[in-house]
Order: sequence, then structure tokens, then C-alpha cells
Amino acid sequence: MTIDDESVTTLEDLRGDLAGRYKFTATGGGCVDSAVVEADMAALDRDGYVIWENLLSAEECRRIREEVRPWLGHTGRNSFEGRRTQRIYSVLSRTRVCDRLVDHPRVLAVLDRLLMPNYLLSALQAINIQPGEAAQLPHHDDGFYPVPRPRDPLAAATIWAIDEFTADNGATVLIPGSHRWGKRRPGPEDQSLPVVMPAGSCVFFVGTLWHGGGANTSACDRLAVTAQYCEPWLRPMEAFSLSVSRDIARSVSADIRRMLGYSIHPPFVGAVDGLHPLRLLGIEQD
Ligand SMILES: O=C(O)CCC(=O)C(=O)O
Repeated sequence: MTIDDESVTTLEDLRGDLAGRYKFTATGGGCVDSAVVEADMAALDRDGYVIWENLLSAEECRRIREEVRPWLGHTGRNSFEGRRTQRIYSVLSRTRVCDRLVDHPRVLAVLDRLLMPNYLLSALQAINIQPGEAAQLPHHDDGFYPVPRPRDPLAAATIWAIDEFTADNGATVLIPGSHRWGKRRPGPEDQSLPVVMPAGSCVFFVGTLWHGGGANTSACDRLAVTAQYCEPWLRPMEAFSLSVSRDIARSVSADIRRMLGYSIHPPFVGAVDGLHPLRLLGIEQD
């Protein structure tokens, strides 16, 4: 959409991208049956989360485990990262093995309805909770944006079980319905739910839902991959436009590229030198 010659008297008049290149491009989420997505949205509205079982094959989980294992060197720097938890940041700059998780149609279909067009990837991490780890501090993922609750979510997260999640190996613990809370914090009276699910499954939850990594009292590691997303007008947790090279940005899917920041939130949020960031890659928009 281009801006015409009429004078601009309100911000709404600046509807298009100043580079004249902005479009609401359809995402890969469009291929999911709308009845399925409506059911997911109803669950999110009611509970704050939805669980999708067995989206990945055993072979895909094996490949992720194998690829990620050599980087699992050090444990967390504080109890939030987890003293017995290993985290790998900036996964997109290291490997393509998790791309399918980031732009999975089931995830995009829900994000398309939950967030504004051109929402961004905010984080992609592998999280390996080792035996002996204590439960993580309960939190909600958009809590670091200083916008008071109650409110709509500013972000959303997926946690993919690469190992099976059991009640005692550190399965993510959620507080169903807590996405609607105002200022209150979780207490001992609140019912929490360990997300028990087979390897290859995914829990999707809104950024206002209170949750945390569970305690691992088992003898085995619990490997997960988390992809988190935010509104296109917010600063993502991980600065992907700095950590992911232009060669990698060219090689990933159009959906991931857009979520890395090669997109515009109209009229000009995300522009580079006044132009659409895709020009840096020499890629034409569809
Ligand atoms: O690993 C998990 O299950 C949850 C981790 C988490 O919520 C976080 O680190 O923000």
C-alpha cells in the first residue's frame, strides 16, 4: 500500500508502509482447518493454554536431541535460568533443525488470531532440565513488558517436549486460568498442572499465563525447545536481527524471515534507512 498525496493529519492516515512495500501476507497457518483453530482459540480464551500431542515424529525428536546435545555445556547463571538447567540461546543462528517448530502451521494459525500481523519471534531456546533441579520461579512471559494487568497478552509461547514430559522430570507447570488475573501472584492455594505429554507434543500458552519449569526429581534429563512470539510493536527478548546472519535470513522460510524482523509494522516500525528491511536481503516481497 502506498501513501497518497493527501495530507496526513492523523496517525491513522499513515496506514501504509512508507517504503510502499508493506502487505498483509498470509502465513503458513492458513492451511489449518478453521474449525480446529476456533477450538484452539476457545481453549486459550478459557484456560490460557492448549496442548497438541504428537506433532513431531520420534525421528524428528531424535534429530533435535542429537543436534542440540553437543551445545549443552553449562548450567544456568541464576535460579531462574536454573542452576541444574542447560539453555541454548539463539538456536536459529546454529541449526535449521528447529525451524519446523518455529513456523509450525498449528502455531501460526493461532498466532494469526492472537497477535497483530507481522508478529515477531521473541526467543528460541533449548532447555534441558537435569535431575535435581528445583521448580522454577512462577512467572508469565510478557511480565517483563511494563504494562499493567489485567490485559490482553502481548506475547505467546510454545514449549515442545523433545523428551517425554512426566510429572516428575520437570514438565512445565501451568496455572490454568491465571491469564485473566490482575495484579495477584500465585500462592499455595492455586491449582497447578504439570503438562504431562509425550515427546513430540507442544503446549501453547498466552504470555499472561503464570507457569514455570517443574522440579526434576527423576533420574533423567528433560529436553524441550521453546519458541516465543510477541506483538510486532514490541522489542523481542532475543535480538535476532543482530544474531542471525543475512545468509541465514535468506535461507529460512518466508514466515520465519518475517518473524526475525524482515517485516514492517505499519507505517514504519522496523524500517531500515527508511526502506523495507527485505531490501537488505535482495528479496522481493510476494
Ligand atoms: O522449561 C520450562 O518448562 C519452562 C521454562 C520457562 O518458562 C522459562 O524459562 O521462561
